[in-house]
Amino acid sequence: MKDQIVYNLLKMNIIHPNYFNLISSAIGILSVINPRMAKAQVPERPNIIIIYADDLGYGDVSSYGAHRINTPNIDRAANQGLRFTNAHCTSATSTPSRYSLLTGEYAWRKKGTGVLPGDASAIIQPGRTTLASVLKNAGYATGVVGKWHLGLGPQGGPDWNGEITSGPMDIGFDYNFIIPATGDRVPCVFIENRKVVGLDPNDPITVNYKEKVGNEPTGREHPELLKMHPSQGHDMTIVNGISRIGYMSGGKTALWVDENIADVITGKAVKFIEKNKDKPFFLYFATHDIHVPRVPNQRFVGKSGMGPRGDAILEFDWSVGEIIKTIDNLNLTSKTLIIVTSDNGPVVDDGYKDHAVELLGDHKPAGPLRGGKYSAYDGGTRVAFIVRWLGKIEPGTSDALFSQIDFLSTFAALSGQSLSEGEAQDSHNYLNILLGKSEKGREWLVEHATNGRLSIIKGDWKLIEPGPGPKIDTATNTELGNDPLPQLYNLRNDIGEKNNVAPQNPGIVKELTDLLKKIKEDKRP
Ligand code: NG6
Ligand code: CA
Repeated sequence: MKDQIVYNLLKMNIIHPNYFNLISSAIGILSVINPRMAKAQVPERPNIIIIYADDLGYGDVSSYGAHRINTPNIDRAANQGLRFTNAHCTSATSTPSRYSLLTGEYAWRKKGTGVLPGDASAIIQPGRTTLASVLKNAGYATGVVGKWHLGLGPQGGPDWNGEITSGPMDIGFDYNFIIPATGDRVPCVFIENRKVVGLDPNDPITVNYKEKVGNEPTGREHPELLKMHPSQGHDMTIVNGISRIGYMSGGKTALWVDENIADVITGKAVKFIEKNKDKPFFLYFATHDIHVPRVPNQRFVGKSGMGPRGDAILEFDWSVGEIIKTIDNLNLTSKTLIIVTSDNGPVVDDGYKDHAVELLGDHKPAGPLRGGKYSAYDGGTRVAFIVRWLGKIEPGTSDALFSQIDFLSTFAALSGQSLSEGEAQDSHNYLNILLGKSEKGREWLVEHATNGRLSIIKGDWKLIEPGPGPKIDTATNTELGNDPLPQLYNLRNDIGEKNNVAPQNPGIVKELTDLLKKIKEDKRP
């Protein structure tokens, strides 16, 4: 028992290996003197909460330099915790980032992990080792609330009207309350565990992404029925006055109300915490904010002065505040590690005319970074990243390179679990960095843009591999970073990737090109 305690301390890098025996005997002696001492020495495995925003930019919150918008709850977490300046999601869109976060495998290694339609089958196979299954094995209660977007059901997709299999509960989550794909994709219903919430069996759901089903009007045929119009795509079945991607019919009593999504899912997240307050728990809370369609609750409408996009940021900040308040009120503050971050970078017009472009003013969603969602530039994948664990993590700022791909191995270490060969291939334990005990970050990491373009960051350098594709995605007005020649940037003195120094540094280009090639070929370079 005491050896296990010391072993855990060791794993957490809290003590040096040389002191193992010494500390182990000290705890032994102390626990004879005071039997409660041994217990007091146990480094409690903290509750872990990942608050995963959707499309939140590096520059979208005030603790990362936004001045036109105030995000007091996120800022408080940043002040009480560690604010990372060089932390990354793995991909510039949702599905691959979430896939990597849960599996510890880079999504670009696996076909079919791009942005999924709402009727896709599960891309993480039942029984696979995931962040959730590892923590469940460690004795955690595990829950996911919010956006899923990893497919559901076996080949052919889920049975919306029956038991939904091949879902979160089959890869390690005890509980789930989810949006199946995205807010702009049908079906617009929540799922709780294996059932669509509030479904009337006499009004079954049909979903189709190829052709129209049922008699519901579409945005293309009936734009006069819309309260928010698409700027691109998003012109199929109308739900709650907003036309979506995909067609659906039925399920009338189960349809969500966009204005209430944040309230509903934040409420479910809070309930999960309250229910599991007495054991270690893991909550993956993936908000719909600030993804399109941006339809925040009336409480936030008009509050940012930047239209629905800004108002949705305020709503996201509110959700963060509710989670932290719940933790603090339950006296779980020192027992809970909370991360606030995003699945990919920002986008202004993502397919609906919601005035985000017109009302942007001088707000810079990606802060000093170039590009945004979809892009190979850092705006696509360098994200706001705050970790708060009061009493355990010194407040401050960390410039260490960190990747969400490492959550799995890092939290496995934190919870005392070991992984076997072949599990979480790309994930490594960087608990030291996460807890702020080391400024020496990851040696390198790979970024993945929407067209499959990879970049590699090593030290100060970033290489974007050459390849075809447009320079700008005209629909979203995003600089994608495609170029027929390799691009090299020195991120230390050129964080905005303005100055391509590849021609002057052929040696570094070669070194990074070779390293990237090796990483692509080898899962554990
Ligand atoms: C795009 C959608 C965009 C968004 C994105 C996925 C159009 C024109 N654009 O195809 O609105 O849904 O997919 O975003 O349909 S993500 O954050 O879930 O990856
Ligand atoms: Ca996203």
